[in-house]
Parts: sequence; structure tokens; C-alpha cells
Amino acid sequence: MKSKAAVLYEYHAPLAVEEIEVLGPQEGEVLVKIAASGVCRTNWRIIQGDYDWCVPPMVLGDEGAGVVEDVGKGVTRVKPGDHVVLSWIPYCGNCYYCDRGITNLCENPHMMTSSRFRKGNEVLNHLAGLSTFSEYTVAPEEGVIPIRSDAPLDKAALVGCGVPTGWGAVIKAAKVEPGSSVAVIGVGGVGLNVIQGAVLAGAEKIIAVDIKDNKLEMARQFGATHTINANQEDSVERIRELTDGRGADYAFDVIGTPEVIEKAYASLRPGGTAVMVGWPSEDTEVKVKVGLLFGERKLVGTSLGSIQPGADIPKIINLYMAGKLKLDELITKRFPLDNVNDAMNAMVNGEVARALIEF
Ligand code: PAD
Repeated sequence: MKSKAAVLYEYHAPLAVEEIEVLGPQEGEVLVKIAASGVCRTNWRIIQGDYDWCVPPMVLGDEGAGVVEDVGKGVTRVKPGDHVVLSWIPYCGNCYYCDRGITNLCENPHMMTSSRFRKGNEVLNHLAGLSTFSEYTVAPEEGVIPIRSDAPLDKAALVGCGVPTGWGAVIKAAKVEPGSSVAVIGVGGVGLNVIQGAVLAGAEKIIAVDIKDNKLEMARQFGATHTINANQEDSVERIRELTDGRGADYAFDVIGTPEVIEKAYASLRPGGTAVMVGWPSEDTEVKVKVGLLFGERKLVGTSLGSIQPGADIPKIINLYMAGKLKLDELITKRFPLDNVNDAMNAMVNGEVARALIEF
């Protein structure tokens, strides 16, 4: 079938929005009509060539929701008409990690390496079994998570990546305790959800750090108790001042650069935990001072907020439907797919919490 899609043909170049051909789902695959897709910074990092596993030509888009249009042979998890969120870890269910319930670290995720996207005779690659910047996409069954049908699909789209990554970093990866002090560096589409997670975990101090005042204002609306503009103040020193000179119990890097990871670690009290939520490029190295006696500081990573998509995505949707999680407020601007490059620029220029592509 024909589908309008945003395709990366060349690193550092705008995406081409054009009509492509989407082949039907094969065994174990699901055809989804996308309703909406969030614009996550990961797309921009792919366009910059930061991830060597993302090779053009590729249909981008890594967080989306929609309705099942058709299913391939053997699919049991969903049926046509079901409302679904797409997850970028279509776990195999049968490896060392899946056997231990750590599906977000699956060794053999089904990433659609054999593509269903065509432009003429050219094969267009899938992005991690997602490619939500397309009216229709084909995804492996394991990455198609059914959700309740009364949840609005535009909000549900954000629950594919940014929301669970931020929420899960706090609840699942760090397991923040009530009364804790939490610093969040980078309060964009993902970082605001770290703040939401910290609120739900009962953190006492939530210190938001960014270089844009409009983002710090959004952070307050999402529950930050203190804000620091890192262009105007030394954030590490200020976090220490705000935590009685000790440093924060938890610090989250939500950018993925060495400088920010190092700052998150340097902001900790002895025994504190720094969580790398941002997605560094493959060759990133960091330097941290480890020589502190009785330091016991921890530096940990998290992939997709360490959630188990099949269980946690419906749980996050329920939190929203119960009024306990803000999703409406995350969507600052909506764009048609034709304007996907404007949506990307709005994110890069820091104008939005999240830009949403609506189909
Ligand atoms: P975003 O552009 O919405 O937010 C980034 C924020 O960081 C913006 O508010 C910027 O102003 C701010 N910022 C930039 N530089 C600095 C700095 N030096 N100090 C303080 N603040 C700064 O991006 P996003 O929230 O969509 O993505 C953030 C990161 O999370 C990015 O690296 C993305 O690839 C990563 C990510 N990780 C996972 C995962 O599983 N680990 C999943 C999804 C996204």
C-alpha cells in the first residue's frame, strides 16, 4: 500500500517527505496505521550520524501510537482494530535477559532487519522496528503493545519512548525513595518525565538544570522545586548548596554528553546514584573522580527507563487516565508530517516540551 513517510537519505540533511510503498506484514508482524508520533531527540542524533546502526535510507520516527490494520501469520498478541503503542525493544522472549524478566536488555530483539518499506526498487530501512514517521508501518508483534481503547492516541504516542524513559529511569532504574533529593540535567521531552517520575516517587527536592529559561519554567509546572540555568550558574555548586553541602541523592543526565554525565556524577552526595538517561554516541568516554574514600557513588545506565514494555506501557497509560501523569502538557506544538523538519527544528531550538506529528 501507499504511505506518506519521512525518509532519511543522507546524514545532516532534512528528511524527505514522500510517498513510499509499504508491503504487507509477514509472519509475526503487524501493520499499524499510525495516529501520531512524538519527535524525540534520538531522531536528530540519527540525522547527525551519531549511531552507526542507523543507516540511510531509513524511515525515522521512534515513538508512536495507532490502530492495528492487519496482522501476519501467527500473530496472537493483537488483532485488527486494536489500539497500540509501538515499543523500540521488540524483545525475543527467549534469551538470557528475557528469561530473567529483563526484556529491555534483550539480546535478539526483532528489529525488522528485513524491511517492508520500498521506494521504487530501493529498500528503505526500518528504525528499530518502529518507523513511526509513516502513515503505515510494519512492526514485529513483540514491539506492538495493546492499550485500552479509551486512551487518546495522540497522548499515547509519547508513551512509546520519552515518557517511559523518564518515568522508568526514576521508578525502575534508580528506584528513588520518598523524601529524596533529585537533580535532573536537561529538562526536555524526556527530562520532564524524569521530573514527573520523581514527583510520583515522593522526592522532596527536585532540582531542574537546563540552559533555557522556558524549559526551566516548564520544569516547575511539572513539579521541579528548584531550577538552575547552567549558563548562568555553576550547577554542581548550586546543587550542593541546595542539598546542605552534601550533594544530591540522585542525579539524572538527560542529554548524553560526557560533560553532563560528569556533572551528574559530581553533583552526588557520597552513596548517591547518577543515572545516564541521555543516549551517548557509541564512542563516548567519561572521566569521573573515583578516589574519594567512603564515596560509594554509583554511575548507572538505563535503556528505555529499564521498563518491561508489555507490562509498563499499559501501566503508564493508566496513570495518565487516572490523572496522575501529565501528557497533555507535554505536547507544546502539533505538526502535519509534511512539516516534520520544522518539528525537528522546534525541538533542537528548545521551543517545545515535545513536538507531535499528527496523521
Ligand atoms: P530534548 O531536546 O527535548 O531535551 C534536551 C534538553 O537538554 C533541552 O531542554 C536542552 O535545552 C537541554 N540542554 C542541552 N544542553 C544542555 C546542557 N549543557 N546543560 C543543561 N541542559 C542542556 O531531548 P529529549 O528529551 O528528547 O532527549 C534527551 C536525551 O535522551 C537524548 O540524548 C535522547 O537520545 C535520549 C533518550 N534516551 C533514551 C534511553 O533509553 N536512554 C530514550 C529516549 C531518548
